[in-house]
Amino acid sequence: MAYKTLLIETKDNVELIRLNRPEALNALNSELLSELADALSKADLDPKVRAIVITGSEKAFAAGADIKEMSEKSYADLAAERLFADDADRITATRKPVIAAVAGYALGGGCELAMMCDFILAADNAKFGQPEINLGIIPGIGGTQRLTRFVGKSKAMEMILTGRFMEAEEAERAGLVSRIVPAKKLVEEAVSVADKIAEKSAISVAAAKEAVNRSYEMTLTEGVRFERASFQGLFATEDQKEGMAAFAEKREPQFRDK
Ligand code: CO8
Repeated sequence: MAYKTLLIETKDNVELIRLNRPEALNALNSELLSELADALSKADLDPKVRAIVITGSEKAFAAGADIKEMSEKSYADLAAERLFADDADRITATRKPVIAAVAGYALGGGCELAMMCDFILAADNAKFGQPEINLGIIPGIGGTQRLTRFVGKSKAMEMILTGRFMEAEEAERAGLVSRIVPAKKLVEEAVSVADKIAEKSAISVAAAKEAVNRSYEMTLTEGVRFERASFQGLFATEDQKEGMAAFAEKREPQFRDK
């Protein structure tokens, strides 16, 4: 399906989704968010897709929610339309691994979207920020919660109260991004990381993603119990037998997602 605000390519088993509103630095309007939620739920159901990369342009991953679209909205509009809310929930419900490849600005809703992905690879020119305070609002699709969990209260509070931007190096030091890649190589590197994930057993990839995500929602004791049950369950799969046999036989495993 052709989308108005996204460009989609599939390379082997990796779906590359490019946010594509260059005239607005990829600002997230309701059409873009809804198309992205739709594309991700289709990718989740497509057996050819085993990992997903979301990226923007070299200048902007996304410079925030679309301020022009939001400016006339009232409290009643937001509550009734659930502007962004349902689509944000659909995006975070994606079961396949999703990598955010961030170059340039990831601000406001753009930073929040990157944090909804499973991890963030940053270009050396990436800039992260939650500048909503300058508009008389606060982050609205998870920024106060996710940024705090990523970088801790002090840095999250400073960024959200002042609206200052964080450069890639600081983002890496603070644990917001997994690592930094030269801007020109960002997409290639993100696709190559996604390719590596695509080679694993989809069953253990899904189990690993869910267990790590549970660490945000559960106490340590409950999380460790969840992990243990999932770990034990994987011993009922053919892929566990294959993975361990391949190790013993000094060959590459041939996973079949069974
Ligand atoms: N919304 C709409 N249009 C935008 C946005 C945006 N967020 N960001 C940039 N644009 C547009 C500009 O208006 C401009 O368009 P035009 O040429 O027609 O005037 C074009 O993109 C290029 O932008 P600039 O000329 O400003 O480019 P610069 O390189 O000079 O500056 C910046 C780049 C610093 C990124 C600057 O554009 C900027 O500050 N943008 C706004 C950043 C911002 O405040 N983001 C937060 C938005 S609020 C938000 O995200 C709330 C999330 C919660 C959603 C929950 C909803 C329920």
